[in-house]
Amino acid sequence: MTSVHERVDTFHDNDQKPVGHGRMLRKEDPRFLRGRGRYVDDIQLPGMLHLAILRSPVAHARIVGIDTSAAEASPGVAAVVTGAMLAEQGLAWMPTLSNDVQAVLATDKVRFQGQEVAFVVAENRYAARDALELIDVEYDVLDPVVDARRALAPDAPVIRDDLEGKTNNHCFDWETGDEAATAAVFARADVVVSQDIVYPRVHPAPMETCGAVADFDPVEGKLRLWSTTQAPHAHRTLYALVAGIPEHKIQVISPDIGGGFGNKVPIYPGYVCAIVASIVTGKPVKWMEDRSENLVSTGFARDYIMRGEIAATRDGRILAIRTNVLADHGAFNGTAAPVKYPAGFFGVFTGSYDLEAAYCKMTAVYTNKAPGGVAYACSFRITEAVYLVERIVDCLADELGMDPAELRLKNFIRPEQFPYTTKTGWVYDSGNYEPTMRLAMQMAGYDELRREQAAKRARGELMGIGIAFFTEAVGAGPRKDMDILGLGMADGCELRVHPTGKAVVRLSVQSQGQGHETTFAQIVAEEIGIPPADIDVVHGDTDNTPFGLGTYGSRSTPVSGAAAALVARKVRDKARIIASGMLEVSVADLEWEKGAFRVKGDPGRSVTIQDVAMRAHGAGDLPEGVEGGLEAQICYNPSNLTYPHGAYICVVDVDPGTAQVTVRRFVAVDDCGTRINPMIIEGQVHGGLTDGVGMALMEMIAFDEDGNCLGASLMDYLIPTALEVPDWETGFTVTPSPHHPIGAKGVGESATVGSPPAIVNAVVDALKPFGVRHADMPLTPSRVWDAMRGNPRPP
Ligand code: MCN
Ligand code: CUN
Repeated sequence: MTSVHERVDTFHDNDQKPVGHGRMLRKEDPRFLRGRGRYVDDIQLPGMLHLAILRSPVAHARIVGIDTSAAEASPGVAAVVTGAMLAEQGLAWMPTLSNDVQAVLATDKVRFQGQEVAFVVAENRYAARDALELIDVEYDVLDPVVDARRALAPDAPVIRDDLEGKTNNHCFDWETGDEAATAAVFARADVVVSQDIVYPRVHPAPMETCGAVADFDPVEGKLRLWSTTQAPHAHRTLYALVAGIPEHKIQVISPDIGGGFGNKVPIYPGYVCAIVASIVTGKPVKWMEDRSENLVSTGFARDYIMRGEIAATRDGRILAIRTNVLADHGAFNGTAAPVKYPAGFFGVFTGSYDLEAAYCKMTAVYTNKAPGGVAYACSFRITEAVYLVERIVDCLADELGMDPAELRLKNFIRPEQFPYTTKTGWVYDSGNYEPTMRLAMQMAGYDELRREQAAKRARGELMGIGIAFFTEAVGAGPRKDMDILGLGMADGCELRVHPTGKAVVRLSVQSQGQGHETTFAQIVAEEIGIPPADIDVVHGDTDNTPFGLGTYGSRSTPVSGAAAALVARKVRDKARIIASGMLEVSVADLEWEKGAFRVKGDPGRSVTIQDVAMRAHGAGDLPEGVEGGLEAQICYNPSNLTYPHGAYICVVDVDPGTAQVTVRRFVAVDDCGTRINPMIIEGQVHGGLTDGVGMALMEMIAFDEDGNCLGASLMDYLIPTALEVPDWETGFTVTPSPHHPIGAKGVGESATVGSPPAIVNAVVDALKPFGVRHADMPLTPSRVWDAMRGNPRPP
């Protein structure tokens, strides 16, 4: 039967201090709840100046001239800098994480509305903003390319004429799978269903916008940069390479971060401007963008125009999936993904099903929109992949007249097939899909829901039940084939146990709200028996943590979590040798019981890990060959990604009069392998499901014909609140990862990946009486209304 079991939290006491895995309140929360969090905007340095950025009001234009004289004369202004001035220092352009280049400040042209054109540094924020108004830019406005479908038209204006020899808006082509084999399977299939599916452009919209404080000390030659970054070490290396400051003279500090969701992975022009400004003025400089700047100019997500095709037998055996994707990358390819994966991990569009063949062909284009591509809890484009496969499977169920749950159950990869190599070459480490699906159906009362739906349909009421089943690939990644700009995707970890048995663990990953200060202490506690309360977690400071690639793609637990467990085991191994000396027995005669070594057969004789820590640092001899101290460091290179999975069931009601969708119930069963802190996992899932409601029903960054961004404020870009979401019903199964030292898989993005298709499938199911097979997100009342009238508006 199902593998549902809550890890028995035997180490609980009433103070919620487990020794190891289990529910435990977050150690970081007292700081946040009492207003003691320290965010970038809280950093105040003596003599600090403030930077504001002038942004392009138009989407595409040649810059004819910029007059900064009035701004320079404005009170309190210390400097006004344009692209031309940066160009003199060779700093007008910077590399993106995808081997493209992006303008720090525009020199020749502006290429999207909101692009950085100039900046002002002044005594305070207001003086800086006032002076922006005095900069006079003459633009020669050009036709913009707004619709990706028009980007490759022969008469489309060329956006990236900065790239040598570029005569069109083509960004890259990519394919995966076997085209011929897939075509052969399609040719002999009984049933083929195809559907155009758009995953619209959305924005991560974290509560805290992006910003930085740069402090360059000309005497030391050292740059200190506090910035909103999910990847401090990778950023430091890139700053060193771009700005020519030696890497050991750069300290990147990511203090408390008010939500990242992928928005804080890229390097933004604002960070570079702050660095330049501090070097130029000799003073610390703060740049903090406002809400509109965040929405119009920083890393967006999705923007995939997909055609999905699925081939099956008449009795519901899925044979193959084929897809053709047009990817809109905006004006610069700012996608963050391992170099070998220009489309991220979209290759897992084969989903959780045992297929005979699969093929994807993708074309990516430049448009006059903000750069980005990988962001918003995307698991490197698995959001798009899961949406595609789970939507197209529902279309197939509709065509076959089959129940969508039954169709999925019939086609799952079976437990004995793991490790399972997909038709696009991904090796799923472990999975047991049917129990997860059955548990979700049982929790939802699936059969009863279908009966309720039938009764309601008979009365003209619109109720829908939507299912999505996902498999993710998280934990990038094995350095043999995964790197970001040449930096291998491994993670360091360092653990020191102090003489009194308290410890500090230093991580290369960075938390934006996921609770790492708690869960990483728990991982170490589980291995070494020191309570989590006695273990401090240090992260987000390149001077004080080992190198690693940072937090995104839910990689912290799969990669750094493994590093933390292994480093703790290394320390425990040393502790065991010291303990054998203390107890005067051989190492083989010792038993480890969480927190203490005991002599086998003589349990009265034991030493605690704290006793050992004191001995390791104290007077007296240590066993031969053992150095003093109790600490270790490792760098963990994962052998594979981890593949969490989940089954989501959504129930919606659609008002037939207003076309308003209400998510009435949502059941989410997640399997992320061994669970470290179930409470934190639930929090991650709740947040991700809320994201899903936003994307499925409300959120979209849209543009008008002139390339004006229509989602530039939270009045227009709607994000969900507690009012729009139901009480989430969560469950779990546990299928450990075979290669991860504690069997854990990532979970941070699972719910954002899995929930949009469940919600859309539910809405489409509700609209079945109108013959609707598909409708594109966001399913706002007007879109649902149009779909009901058989008149979907072009997205
Ligand atoms: N966890 C656990 N047991 C597991 C897996 C995870 O207890 N088997 C815990 C971890 O210890 C960690 C949290 O769950 O505290 C998330 O872990 P993981 O899945 O490893 O993801 P990351 O820590 O790498 O977080 C990144 C992920 C991403 S990529 C986005 S985007 C996102 C997300 O996390 N951004 C977030 N969740 C977020 N949550 C908050 N509050 N804020 C963000 O910006
Ligand atoms: Cu894709 S958003 Mo998260 O990986 O930081």
